[in-house]
Amino acid sequence: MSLVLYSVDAGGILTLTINRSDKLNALSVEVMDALEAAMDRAESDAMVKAIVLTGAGDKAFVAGADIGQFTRLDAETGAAFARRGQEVFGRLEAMKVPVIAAVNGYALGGGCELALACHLRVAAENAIFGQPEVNLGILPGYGGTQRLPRLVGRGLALEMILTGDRVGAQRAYEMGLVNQVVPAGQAVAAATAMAAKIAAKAPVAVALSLQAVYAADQPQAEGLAYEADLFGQACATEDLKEGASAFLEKRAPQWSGK
Ligand code: CO8
Repeated sequence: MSLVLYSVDAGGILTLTINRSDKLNALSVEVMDALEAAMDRAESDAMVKAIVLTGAGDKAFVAGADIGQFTRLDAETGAAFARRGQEVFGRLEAMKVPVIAAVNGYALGGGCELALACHLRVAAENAIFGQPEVNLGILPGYGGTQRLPRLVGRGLALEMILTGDRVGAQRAYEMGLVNQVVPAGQAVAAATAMAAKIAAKAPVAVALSLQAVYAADQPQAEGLAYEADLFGQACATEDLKEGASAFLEKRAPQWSGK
């Protein structure tokens, strides 16, 4: 049984499903490896225009790193564990196609961090986010201390990380942690609709937009120079000519992705 299910629809939307529902999709070493293998496959799959990432079952997106693996950790192996998770999540964030988390239940610890590593997040109204690591004597180690403050601001991030309190879907929306809240059971459908909307845009422009926005942490002058650079790259595509011609000819564009 595959730990990460891989399914591409006719519109090029790849749904990746973390498939370990008996353990609320907890991220074991094997799940991490399977997620990495799925990304390898997605990168060489010309069909894939956008990715929806979710968890199997209706109870959890991902309930965290596999706590069963923690008791054996020491300073060295713990740091290596964190680096491995950061590497896998970093690959997800660096995908050239948009990655949308469809959060259908618990997104705790490493599960919340996995959602943070996605470009966009859609939450079902029963979604529950949290960074409960302090309850276990650790801190977020899969990127949460870095990505959460960038998304919601330092104060709210610290509140989640220091108290370990859980945050419901509506509050997560108010905090800017998720982009959209939908009825229970609708997260994958809503994330797929959002993915399809983006997949209908010029692919190179989408990839360059992701690259530009993730460069926004650098000083503004450098970010602006980078933006101009990427803008120039977009102007060298056939898709710019097609997009402009289609507008002027009042027809839908046919993107070549070049
Ligand atoms: N790891 C391992 N197993 C888990 C995890 C987990 N994170 N979460 C749930 N499970 C298992 C349970 O042990 C249980 O297994 P079994 O049936 O064999 O006993 C099964 O999933 C179902 O879970 P519950 O019976 O507990 O279901 P409940 O509905 O009663 O509770 C909760 C659901 C509230 C989500 C509860 O399962 C829970 O609190 N889980 C742990 C949540 C948590 O603390 N997550 C954070 C973990 S720490 C982390 O993610 C750090 C990331 C950075 C790591 C850096 C490198 C070291």
